[in-house]
Amino acid sequence: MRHWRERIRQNNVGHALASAEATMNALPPSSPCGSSTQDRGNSSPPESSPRILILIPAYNAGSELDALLAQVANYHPKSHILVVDDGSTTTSYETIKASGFNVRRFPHAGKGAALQHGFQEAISHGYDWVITMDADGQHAPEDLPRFFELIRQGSLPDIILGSRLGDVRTMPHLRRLSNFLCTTIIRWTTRQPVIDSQSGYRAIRTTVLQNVRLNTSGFETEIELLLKAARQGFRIGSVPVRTIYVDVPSHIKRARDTYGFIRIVVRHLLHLDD
Ligand SMILES: Nc1nc2c(ncn2[C@@H]2O[C@H](COP(=O)(O)OP(=O)(O)O)[C@@H](O)[C@H]2O)c(=O)[nH]1
Ligand SMILES: [Mg+2]
Repeated sequence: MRHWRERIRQNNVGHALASAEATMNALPPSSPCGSSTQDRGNSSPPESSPRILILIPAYNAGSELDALLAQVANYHPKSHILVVDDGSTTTSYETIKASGFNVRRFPHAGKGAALQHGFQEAISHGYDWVITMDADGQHAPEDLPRFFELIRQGSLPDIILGSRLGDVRTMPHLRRLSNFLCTTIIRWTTRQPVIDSQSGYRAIRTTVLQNVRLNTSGFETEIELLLKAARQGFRIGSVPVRTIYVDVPSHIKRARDTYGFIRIVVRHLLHLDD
């Protein structure tokens, strides 16, 4: 099996990633996911815990991202948080950088491309897990300890989806419907107990990322990851998280992203994309 970095270099996404601006401090190599120096309660992993990178893809995120990062830093050391911003036209890159967070920047390439860049860094820096979070405040940092607890337990799935369906009253009807349809298809395709396939709040073992070859660069990358991981025998589980719908516009384009979803599922079922 070819190494992840060799594989990613060979697809289009890899070219965008290769040109990423890496002007911030390098992530610390092989350092444990330890305690933050700031107040974080008792739920952050201890020094002996698996090493975890929190990865936040951001595109034109504004003050929500600044607020999010300040909160996330209460649960996890800044040095193990990575923001990947592909070509935002806002000033978020400068402000995040000035606040001392790790941030990478490259020309606009899509959420999936940003995730793949972060995955690649997590692997090369020896992290055991990556937790991905949205930048717009829809994923509550208060739920991070739930992921930490599960990861600390050891015997658990390889992908843990933050599932928001406990309380969906704030979720727009159309999103609830699309999530239901998408999740039903993914559950049927993967034969795994997927509850919220569209959640970008998830913990992923880096072993999965080393073995799954991702070819997409948009929102469908998160679905592609589930499909391919399941096919390789990796286990998918869930943890309940808060459902938050804030007044921030979505970057999802209904026609484009529905097509992207159908395309990735069909290609997967036909084994066109292994
Ligand atoms: N780096 C990067 N992040 C993106 C891109 N598109 C969306 N995101 C991030 O992905 C997250 C989810 O996107 P969003 O448009 O809010 O999707 P929704 O919440 O499912 O409607 C947000 O934090 C965005 O900042 C992109 O093209 N590049
Ligand atoms: Mg959003």
